Amino acid sequence: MSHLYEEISAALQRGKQNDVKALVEQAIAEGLPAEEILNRGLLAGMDVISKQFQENEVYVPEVLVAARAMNAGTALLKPLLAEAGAKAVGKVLIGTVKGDLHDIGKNLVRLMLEGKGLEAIDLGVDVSAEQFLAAHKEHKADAVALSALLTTTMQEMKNIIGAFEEAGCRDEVIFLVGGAPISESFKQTVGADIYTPDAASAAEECKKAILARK
Ligand code: B1M
Repeated sequence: MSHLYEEISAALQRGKQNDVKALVEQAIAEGLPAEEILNRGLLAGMDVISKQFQENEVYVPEVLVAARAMNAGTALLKPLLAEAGAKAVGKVLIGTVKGDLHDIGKNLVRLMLEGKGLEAIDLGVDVSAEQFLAAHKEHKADAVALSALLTTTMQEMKNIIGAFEEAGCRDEVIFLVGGAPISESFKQTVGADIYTPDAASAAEECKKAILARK
C-alpha cells in the first residue's frame, strides 16, 4: 500500500490543510485512484478524529481544522470522481438541515452525485424548510437530498417534507435522507423515499430512482 495514504490521514488528523492538499496532489500525480485517496487517506483520517472526539481525546477546534482539511482534500478529487463528459441526468438539491453545521458527509454525497452525472445544487448547511422549498420552485429539482448529523436536528427532515406536502409539490421530488443518526425506520417515520448509509450508495440509488421516473 502506498505510504501516501497514511501521510494524508496523519496530516488530516493534525488539521494541516496545506499538507493535505499537497499530499493529495502528489497522490493524484502518482496516479493513485481517487476512490482510494478518499477512502484510505482522507476518510481513514476523519475516522480516527471522529473516534477521538467521541472519547473526549480531542475537542471542537481540532475537529474543525480536520474537517476543513478534509473538505480541501475532497475538492481536489472532484474532477477525478466525475464521469467524463457525462450529461446531467437530473437535478438534485442538497443541504444539511436547519440547526446542523456538519457538512463533510453532505459534501461527499454531492461529490458522488456529480460523479454519477447528476447536477447537484448545494444549499450548504443550516438550511430551512422554506429555503429548500424556494430552491425547488426556482430550479425544479428531481430530488432533494437531506443530511443530518445530530439527533436534535434530524427531526427537521419531517418539517421539510411536510412543507413540500403543504405546498402541493411533495410528489414532484424524490426525498433522500442520510447522516449518522438516520436509519431505514427513521426514513419511514419522516416519509422520505430513500435512505442509504453512505454517500456512494446515495448517489447510485438517487440516479436509479430519477431514471425510473423519466
Ligand atoms: Co459534531 N457531533 N458537533 N462536529 N461531529 C457528532 C455528529 C457527534 C456524534 C460527536 C460525538 O460523538 N459527540 C455528536 C452528535 C451527538 C448526537 O447528536 N447524538 C456531535 C456534537 C454533539 C456536536 C456539537 C453539538 C458539539 C459542541 O459544540 N459541543 C456541535 C454541533 C454544531 C452544529 O451542527 N450545530 C458539533 C460541531 C462539530 C464540528 C463543527 C467541530 C465538526 C463539523 C465540521 C464540518 O462538518 N465542517 C464536527 C464533526 C466533524 C463531528 C464528527 C466527529 C465527525 C462527523 C463527520 O464529518 N464524519 C461526529 C462524530 C461521528 O459522526 N462519529 C460529530 C465523517 C463523514 C464522512 O461522515 O457525516 O456521517 P458522515 O457522513 C457519512 C454518512 O452518514 C453518510 O455518508 C457519509 C459516508 O459516506 N451520509 C449520507 C451523510 N449524509 C448523507 C446524506 C444521504 C446519504 C448518506 O442522503 C441524502
